[in-house]
Amino acid sequence: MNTHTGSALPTRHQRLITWINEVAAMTTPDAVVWCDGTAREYAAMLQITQEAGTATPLAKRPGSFLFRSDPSDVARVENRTYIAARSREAAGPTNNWIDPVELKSTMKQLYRGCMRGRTMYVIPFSMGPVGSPIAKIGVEVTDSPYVVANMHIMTRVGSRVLEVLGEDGEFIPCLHSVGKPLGPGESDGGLWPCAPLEQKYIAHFPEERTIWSYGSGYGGNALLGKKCLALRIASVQARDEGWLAEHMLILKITNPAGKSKYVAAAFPSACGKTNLAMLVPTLAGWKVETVGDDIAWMKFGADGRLYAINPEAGFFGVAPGTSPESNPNAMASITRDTIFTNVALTSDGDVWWEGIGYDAPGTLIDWKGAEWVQEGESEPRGPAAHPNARFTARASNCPSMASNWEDPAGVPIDAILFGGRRPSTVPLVHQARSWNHGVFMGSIVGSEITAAALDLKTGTVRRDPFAMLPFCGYHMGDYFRHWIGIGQRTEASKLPMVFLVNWFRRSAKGKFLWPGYGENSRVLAWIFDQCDGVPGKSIETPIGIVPVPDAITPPDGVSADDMRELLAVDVAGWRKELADIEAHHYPTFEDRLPAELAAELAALKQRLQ
Ligand code: OXD
Ligand code: MN
Repeated sequence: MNTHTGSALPTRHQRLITWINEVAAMTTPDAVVWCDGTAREYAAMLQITQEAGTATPLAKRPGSFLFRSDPSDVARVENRTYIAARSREAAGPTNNWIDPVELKSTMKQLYRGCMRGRTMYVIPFSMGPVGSPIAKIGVEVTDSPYVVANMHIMTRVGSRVLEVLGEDGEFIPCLHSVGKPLGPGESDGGLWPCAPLEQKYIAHFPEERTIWSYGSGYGGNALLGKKCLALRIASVQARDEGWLAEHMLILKITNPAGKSKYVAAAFPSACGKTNLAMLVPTLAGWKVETVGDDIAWMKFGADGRLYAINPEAGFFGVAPGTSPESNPNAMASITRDTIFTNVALTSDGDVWWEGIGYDAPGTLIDWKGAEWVQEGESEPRGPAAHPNARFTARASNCPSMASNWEDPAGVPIDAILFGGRRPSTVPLVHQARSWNHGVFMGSIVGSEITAAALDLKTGTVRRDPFAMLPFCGYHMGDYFRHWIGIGQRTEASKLPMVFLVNWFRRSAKGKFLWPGYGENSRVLAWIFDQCDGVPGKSIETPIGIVPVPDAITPPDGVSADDMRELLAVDVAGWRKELADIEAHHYPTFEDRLPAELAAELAALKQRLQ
């Protein structure tokens, strides 16, 4: 940690120094601190937040702390997230577009003096192993010590990043403020600082490769390396430079013979990505290890294959529903050195949330800071933990990390999976016939609305192409085209095979047909064998390649009839699906929808005749 009151700066990078000086002049903090990424600095951030009353140490979890956010600042704010490209067309129909000149003028007004009474932290960070040819460097300026501590866990921070940056290296400027200046002698007094919703802006300037965030201290709004840099800005860079920045987990799977393959998988938020990334196989002799749980950057290696890195260094996981049964590896990762946000606090200094696997031990303090008891309540008072409560945990504390998860060259990807929550139509697993068919699968990903939500009708599918809807930094039609183009850059045999999976099929009576979690290893094993060219395990159908009846041994509780239903080709359902895509989904992309995808749709329709 380097407090600058005239002492030497830790860098001679003139562009960086000039930018920091400009930001400090605009935001007028009391002090400027350059972060060095040391354990001492991390401890200091927790000390400062404890003194401000916003952090509570957890007696039961060494090095761990609880934060409670403001009830208005509990999640990513998609309606305040902007792609400020020069033209509306460049942002496309699925992003909030705003004129960059107008937005800068609005935000500069907000930033003026916004760090008064606070310290401005300069966080040099690397997304990806420091110095990896696939990694990118960002510098986040923030007035939140909570953000500094979280960035220590989620990214690689500090002096070694400045060394790689040298005197003229490329970096992505990421400007963040909680938007709550302090008056003389004022402190946060235990309250999470943030600005009202109408002043929150999560802004991306794709042509300048710059991020400006104001007014929120929570998750992806504030930890700018994650969704803002590693997905929205990186997706633009990836398009221009011929690689892929994706909302995908990466896992390593090893068969009983000791052969390994790597799988990248995209699912919309809240479909169990972290659980799949850390899966404990029920299938004897198979092993699954974790490379990443949320983001994959994939580039072609010299051998023409796609190699992936996880640009992050930790997990920002949803706590509710995480239990020793659903994800024992995540539970082991959060026993120490973890930041919890908006979970409930027990009287003996531990955390609790709905779905943790046991009843609340006595009276709790809920995520709003009020007393909460599980039973005997006369008035229902909502969940003890906010449904989007999070843990920020170090990947290095996760027992399932693959030994090579930080390989700077990345891992060679054999299979790409797409999935969503689909009670009907989409089988447990099917394989694309070609790369373009796989891109088609990615483009139609979605989850069915099972309880009337917002203004959407039950039974309709909310599409989330490639699980990138909130994260693609440019026109989604051009993004599809980029994926088609990736398939033309190498030999077909070197491309990953593409699969669509669905853990969420239900019977006509509404019962889940597939248990999920560790049993998903049975599906992964079939995928492994398909990639390995094991014969006799699959058949071609109109919708793609599906497992032959006995290729996947049903787990306990899944009957042979259930298995048949899980793998059946529902011709009527697919015809309805295609009609929906044709009428409601693809028209969104107008003339930017690649002809290849229209052709895939037409060919599938033809095969289903
Ligand atoms: C996340 C998300 O937080 O996808 O990872 O929303
Ligand atoms: Mn995510």
